Amino acid sequence: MRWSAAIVRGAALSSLLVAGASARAQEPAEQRDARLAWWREARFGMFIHWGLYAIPAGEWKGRVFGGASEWLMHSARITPAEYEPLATRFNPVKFDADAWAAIAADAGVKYVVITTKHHDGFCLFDTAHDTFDVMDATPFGRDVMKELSDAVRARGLRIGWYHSILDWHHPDYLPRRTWDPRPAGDADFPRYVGHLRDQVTELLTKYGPVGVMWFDGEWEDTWTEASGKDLEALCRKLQPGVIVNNRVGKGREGMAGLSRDEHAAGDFGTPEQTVPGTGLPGVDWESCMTMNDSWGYHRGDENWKSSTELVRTLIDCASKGGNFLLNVGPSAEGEIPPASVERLRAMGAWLRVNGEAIYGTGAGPFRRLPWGRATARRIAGGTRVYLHVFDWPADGVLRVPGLRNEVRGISLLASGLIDATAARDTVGVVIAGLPPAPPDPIATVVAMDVAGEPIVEVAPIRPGGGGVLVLDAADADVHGASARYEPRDDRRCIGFWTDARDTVSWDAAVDAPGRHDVWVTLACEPGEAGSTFRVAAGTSWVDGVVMGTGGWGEFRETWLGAIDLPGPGRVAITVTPTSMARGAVMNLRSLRLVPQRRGDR
Ligand code: H79
Repeated sequence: MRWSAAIVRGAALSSLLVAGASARAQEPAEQRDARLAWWREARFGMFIHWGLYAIPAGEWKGRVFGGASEWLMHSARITPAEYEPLATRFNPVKFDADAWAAIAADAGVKYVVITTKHHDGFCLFDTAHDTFDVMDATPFGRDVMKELSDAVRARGLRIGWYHSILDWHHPDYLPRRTWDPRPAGDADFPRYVGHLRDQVTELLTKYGPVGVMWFDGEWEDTWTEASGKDLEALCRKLQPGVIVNNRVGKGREGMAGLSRDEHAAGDFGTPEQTVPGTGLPGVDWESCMTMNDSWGYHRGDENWKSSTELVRTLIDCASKGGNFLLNVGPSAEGEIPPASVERLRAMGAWLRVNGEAIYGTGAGPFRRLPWGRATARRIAGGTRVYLHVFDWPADGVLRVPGLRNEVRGISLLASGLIDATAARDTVGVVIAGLPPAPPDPIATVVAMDVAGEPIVEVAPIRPGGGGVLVLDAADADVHGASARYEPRDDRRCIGFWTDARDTVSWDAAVDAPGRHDVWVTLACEPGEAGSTFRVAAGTSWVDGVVMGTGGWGEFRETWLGAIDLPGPGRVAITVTPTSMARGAVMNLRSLRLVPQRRGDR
């Protein structure tokens, strides 16, 4: 018997290139698409975290606090009265807005988002509503935001404002920090909201066109979705074209950062320090990430990601239809750390050759590629698929599994036209005759023109020896925004399963119906055990309870029970959480469905 293959008709590609699916009821889809068009094409932005925290740079009273230096006030439990005098030392004489803008432009970013105010409440712009700002409280006395926004625009890039809703300094902000001695009784949170709106108004009226409003610190109970929607409306009223992130409201779900539903405030999801496991058709998102372990300048933090890793993360985002907002934390003197500049230069160099495969592209049509990632764009009569090869084939043969289209041309962005040939076989497209060494060790882009929209056939999983069906995390379809495939060797699994609505399924094909024992391999921190889940196929199911293993990385296999697989033919096998004990369901590595011999039972 032969099985017709599932056809995934470049769904992610078309929805992202056309971006037709409007997530927002109150705004016409065409208007939203027009507003977001530049941002969707940009794909790469630079984040700048700069403020008074660059002075202590992670160190307070002789103690070094690891992690995020902009959180020092929290980590070292510094009162506002103790923190304020830092402003008298803020004199970044080496600050040169044009030098920063040049670094950004050279890196190939299309927009720059900078902290106008972080959680510590210090304002880097000239505000009439507070004296804890760069003009009134520092010897520097220059409007950093004015200088930077002018310089950034002069280089053809857009400026974006990060602005913290959370404020550890403002007397009206609530809740009070536990270490802050000021009596909370004097605070008036509605008055703080008025102040916040006044400052947002300044940011959107005094500095010319603003590309993005990037809010943060929305998670405390005092902030509501209604305040968020009002604030978003204010931004839109002042600058109709402005793009607002989802942290303006309460719709963000954890560090995965995507909005709970399409009615949530904001235009785009904000995964932080992480990239979604799969593309999310119709959803706009931007992963923000540090190059080391801190957003603000941290003197002792030398844990830099490599240029290769950073370029590949940008590619990863683009291949899933998202943007990458990469952070730098300038020093108190006003310099972007040399380690950051060096990495940005390398990214710019790669983009100068391969930018065509990033800017203005949409998600690639593949769920997973063994050697890298793919992006794509429409061309006359077809699609140009960009194959970003991380692991170059030493034999010069690159296999593109499942691709069914006629190939019209192949070239390497690094070196132009090549002699390689493309042929279709039962597995997909086979590109042969590539040079034996990778032309670019970071990622070599093979541009492949195909007729029509990409058609990718994902072959069903077939039983192996003894009729055993092995359903591995790597082959699963993950449905939802939190759970995702984690490829790391020691922890290969479906992880980050923090939303019990997320489900996992496999597409299999069997020769005959039959009863199968279900074995599950999973890991779970003992303290998080107790979630329940159901494994189902057709009308048959078996329920399981997640037991604690040695930890999230300690995988154990256990027998769950038996299910009846329908057949012969295609069958979807799903894992659906039925309850979540604590913060996450489990780390799921695989299922094994072992046929029971006739007579067993
Ligand atoms: O601005 C950057 C971060 O400061 C901010 N968002 C990005 C864009 C951010 N807010 N919250 N978080 C990041 C996550 C909070 C992490 C915490 Fe911690 C863990 C806060 C307290 C414990 C990290 C470790 C910060 C202080 C100690």
